[in-house]
Amino acid sequence: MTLDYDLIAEKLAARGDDVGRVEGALRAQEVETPSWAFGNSGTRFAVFAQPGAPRDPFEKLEDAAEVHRLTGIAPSVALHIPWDKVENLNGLRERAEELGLRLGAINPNLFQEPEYKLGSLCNPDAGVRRRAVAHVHECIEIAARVGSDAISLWLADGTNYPGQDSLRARRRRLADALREVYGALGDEMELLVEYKLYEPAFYATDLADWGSALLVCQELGDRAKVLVDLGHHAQGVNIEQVVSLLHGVGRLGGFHFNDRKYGDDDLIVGSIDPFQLFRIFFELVDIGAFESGVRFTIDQSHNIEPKIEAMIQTVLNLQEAYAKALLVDHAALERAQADGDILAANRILVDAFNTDVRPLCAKVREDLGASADPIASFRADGYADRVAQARLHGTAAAWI
Ligand code: RM4
Ligand code: MN
Ligand code: MN
Repeated sequence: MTLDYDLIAEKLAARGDDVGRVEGALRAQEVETPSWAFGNSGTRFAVFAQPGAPRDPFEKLEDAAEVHRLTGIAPSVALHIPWDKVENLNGLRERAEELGLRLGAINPNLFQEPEYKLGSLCNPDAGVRRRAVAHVHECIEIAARVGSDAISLWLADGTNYPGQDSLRARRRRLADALREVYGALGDEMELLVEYKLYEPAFYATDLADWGSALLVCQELGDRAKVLVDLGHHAQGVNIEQVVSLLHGVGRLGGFHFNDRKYGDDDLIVGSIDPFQLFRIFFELVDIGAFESGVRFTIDQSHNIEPKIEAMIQTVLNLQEAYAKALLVDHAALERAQADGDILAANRILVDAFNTDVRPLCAKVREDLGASADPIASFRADGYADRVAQARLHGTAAAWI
């Protein structure tokens, strides 16, 4: 083992802790990849097609399986309907199992039909609302068929101009529609409610923040929980505090991991602000989120960077953030906090963040039968070239 690994092990042993605890937790970590991040995507200005982009959900699963094979901790894949709608749902489920994967959260698409111009579940037209609810019902059936236990709902609903619609009426329609949806969930299914500050609506978004999402979940029932997408807040919002508050009331349902500089940029998680990601993971460790069924999904859009490699890098960033959070000296932190020793407490966090955990993570991946260096393995293995050849014909799956 390398010097860095030995240093970590010695440091933990010196304070009566054990590197085995950290490794065990890391081996149990699970990250869900999003099917939609494997297909072509872009901005509203252009979509740059990539060679080898999957042409259907089955091929998206193959790419996801490659990410899991190399990292060892990405065993489930979230689906987006109708992007991933197939005739043969059993076949999709079986293919996932053959590839060593599970099908994860089902994401209804309530934003791309022309009739959603004025919204979906909050649309002023009762007929549109009915069809939107029917689409979510269809997604619940799909979830049951493919063995998924979550519906992950994001609404593009909102208004662009003051006066465009009644804020109160929209809230009422939202609650009514969500009650119908919630009532149709299977007993083991969760409804994850995602919020987003703005975009596509620019004046008022119907589920704009964690408070709005939480209120609606509390009106629905225990199996409605809030989903935190890291790119969906105003600048400067303390996301780890939001996480801790939601967990405190039993409503932290899951994440959409990504990073951003400005808006909902959907960049690789930890690529812009790795310290924020660490702070979130520290909070998650602190509240025991890894033992309480919180769903850790990635929601990114790799528009110019190679998609599979980007996904591998994403999973590694999530693993490293978790590893660092697991290294925080909790006993020392509690002492410093009790003593009011502000700077010592802060140093304890920063010390864990500054630790080079890469050798530790490499060992964990090897123990899982994955790759010590997934990026190098991926580049050496030629998977990208193989799929570029195999997927020459037909139409690549794409966002639009
Ligand atoms: C939204 C939101 C949703 C995702 C869509 C594609 O901004 O993050 O989770 O499904 O984008
Ligand atoms: Mn999202
Ligand atoms: Mn988003």
